[in-house]
Amino acid sequence: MNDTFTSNEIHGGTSTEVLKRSFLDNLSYRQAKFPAVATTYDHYMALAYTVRDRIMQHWLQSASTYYEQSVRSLCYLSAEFLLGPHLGNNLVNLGMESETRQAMLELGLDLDRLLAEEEEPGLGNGGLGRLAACYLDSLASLQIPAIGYGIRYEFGIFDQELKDGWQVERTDKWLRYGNPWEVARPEITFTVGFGGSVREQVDSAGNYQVEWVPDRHVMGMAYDTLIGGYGVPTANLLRLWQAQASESFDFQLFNVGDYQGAVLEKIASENISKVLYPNDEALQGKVLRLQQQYFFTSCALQDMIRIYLQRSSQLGNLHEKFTVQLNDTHPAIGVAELMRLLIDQHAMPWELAWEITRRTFAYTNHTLLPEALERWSVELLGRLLPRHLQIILEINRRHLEGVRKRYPGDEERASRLSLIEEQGSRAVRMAHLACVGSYSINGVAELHSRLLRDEVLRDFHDLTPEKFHNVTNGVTPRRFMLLANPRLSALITHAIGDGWIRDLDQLHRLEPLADDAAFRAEWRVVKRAVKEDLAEKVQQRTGISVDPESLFDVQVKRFHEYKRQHLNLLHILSLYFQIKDNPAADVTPRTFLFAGKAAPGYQMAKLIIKLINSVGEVVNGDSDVNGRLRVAFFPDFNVKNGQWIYPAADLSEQISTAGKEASGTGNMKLSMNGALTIGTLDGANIEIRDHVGPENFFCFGMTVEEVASLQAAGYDPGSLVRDNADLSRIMHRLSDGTFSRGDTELFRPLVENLQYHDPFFVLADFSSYVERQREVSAAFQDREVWTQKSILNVARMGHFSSDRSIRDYCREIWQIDAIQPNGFNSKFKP
Ligand code: H53
Repeated sequence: MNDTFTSNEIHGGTSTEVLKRSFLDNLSYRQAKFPAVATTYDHYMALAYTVRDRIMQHWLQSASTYYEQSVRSLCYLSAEFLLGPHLGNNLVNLGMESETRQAMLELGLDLDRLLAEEEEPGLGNGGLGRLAACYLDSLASLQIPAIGYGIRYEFGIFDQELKDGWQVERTDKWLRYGNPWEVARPEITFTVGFGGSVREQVDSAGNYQVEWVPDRHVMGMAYDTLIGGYGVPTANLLRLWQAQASESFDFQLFNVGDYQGAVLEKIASENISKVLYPNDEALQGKVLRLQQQYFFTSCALQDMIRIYLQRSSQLGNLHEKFTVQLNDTHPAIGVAELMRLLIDQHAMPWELAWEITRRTFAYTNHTLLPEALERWSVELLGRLLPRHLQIILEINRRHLEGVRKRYPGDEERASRLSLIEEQGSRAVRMAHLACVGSYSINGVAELHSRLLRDEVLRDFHDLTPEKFHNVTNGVTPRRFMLLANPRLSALITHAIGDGWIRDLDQLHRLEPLADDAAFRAEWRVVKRAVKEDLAEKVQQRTGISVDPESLFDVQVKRFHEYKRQHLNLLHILSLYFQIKDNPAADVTPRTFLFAGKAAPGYQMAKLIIKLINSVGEVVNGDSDVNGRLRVAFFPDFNVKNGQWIYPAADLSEQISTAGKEASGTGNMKLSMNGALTIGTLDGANIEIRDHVGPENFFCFGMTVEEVASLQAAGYDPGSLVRDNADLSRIMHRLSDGTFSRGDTELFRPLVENLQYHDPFFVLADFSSYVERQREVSAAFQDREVWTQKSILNVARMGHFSSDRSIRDYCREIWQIDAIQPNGFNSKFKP
């Protein structure tokens, strides 16, 4: 092997020779192993370091360019980043997968085995966290200067196992063997205060001064993960904060001899970044959660100010150099924190501080569910962050003064617009704080943004209509097509070139090929192969054998009643009883695949998981069914498993109650991989249908307006059961022990909830759903037409690239331009 490489080549080159050399260096000097004793994990680590070095070169060049040109940057504040495994994605983005595969091969190693070693960082629950990760990919790929800020949870989202059909949660120890992708930055550490009191005094010059004296301090230390763009020499930072005890306070206890007390305090501090809350909706009243939110937001803002002051001596133009996107209200306390930093720490007058703050933040809302809109009790907030409560009350006082001037005498409106909810125990409405403290407010799909404007945030829309935007979500085609579905990607690239990877609208060029029988045949060969791959995984993980020839009917997402996995189940049962009535019935063979986690405390969602498995047990084992229906639950849905599942789906289930799913992004991943959607007119489904064409989309169910009028008219789900023989038999059989080994109690809560309450209108949409499913079954019989529709789905999904979303944000909201890093020396050209 040539050993006269330059340092630049060793860390940046991508030839097979240089990769082998870097890999072996890393195995020796970073992993401290010699080849004879190195394990597969050591090889994975050595390769990860090799790849990280290459992104590091891009990052050093990007960061120095940003610094030199003093560029305007985006800071994306998010309590969750659901990144998924790095190695495969980075190889794809750096365009070095085949060289790396070859280098490993020459060293006697199999790249796929090394890829399988990676523990994914599950620092998110679902849609919101994964969206943040897709946006980081697009930001880097579009060369937008950006930093992601979040929390380095020691335990991410729990691992899901199934025991007797029930979900069991296991702690996710993703950091157990180290994390080669991050760089610890002990020099970038900030102090964050909690509790204590606020002292007000007039200094000798007669100036009124406020001093917050916290009774506890926690340190936030930065850990940086590099996010490289696709096919460009740009890399950005994801900076995650880890909580550490501050020496100052445990020292005090230590000095008075309370060693144990000091250690307990240390543990309490470090708990802040210990674990991700596994609920993806309401999180009220959890003091640790508020601590997490304040902790990472404060560190992020202090870091921005630090970076800003490297180039400038006064903070008056902070909003020109940074814009901060709030990913939901989780970081909304940042509005009060930036005010505090500017006023208390940097002696700025209120008016100027408010001007800067208001022009810095932009807020994305991700939900209309009232229970998911964050509210923190005034009592709790005042105890934990007394200075912030003061600031929030002052913001509110000034805000309501403006409201009353604009709408004299309209006290009801003032109370609706207030940052403080006065009914019951007083609470701070974080969405209102975010609205008042931001220059932009956006929803994540057209319908969702409309409902925000017309309903949830209607008064704010009346007040400041110019702040409102829609940015429909998107997903990255690099991870969810190129990496997850290399076969389909190769076929597409062969047909239309590789421009689609950076410009997804180019997929349109596939449209004429939908009419080309030879191309359709190739498309089917690909689909068949990925279905075989998934069938093998399903067999390994569940013991259930599924037929790749059958229709793969897929619902993968978090479990929540509004997402209506139980509606899907009712359809399965309807087919099952059809077969029981007439075993010779002509049913299209289907594999129903479910995956997703339920919040550990959400009993109904967990019962739905149990029911899926129970129905599976009966249906899969019934000789009348004879394999025509298969029900499988793929455990531990995460990014890695998603990458197996999305490519293999024929049918994508997007069946939420209209008006409940803000956008959905799984709908996009599935359709981009050639699945047809059966979906309600909810979230981004509507836009997907508009793009792919209603003839290539199975739409069913009530509209938002119909749901509202049914609710207003008084909804009686029981009458639907009585009037529908199919439904009444299903409901009966769910309670008579058929699916619960004779236990007539097990599923009673679910059945009664549907029959007497049905808050998500499952039964109301049942008939329309079953009818559409009949059409799906018929359509799948004609493989040529189905394939045509599948190709057209992919061809018309360009709009749902996260690149388009990020361009929308840049143009309409952030006003940030792309920057080419200068002075790099790699195969990438500016
Ligand atoms: O955010 C996704 C949407 C999806 C919505 C989801 C979400 C969370 O994952 C967590 C909390 C929350 O309020 C919303 O449910 O519809 O696609 C990204 O915008």
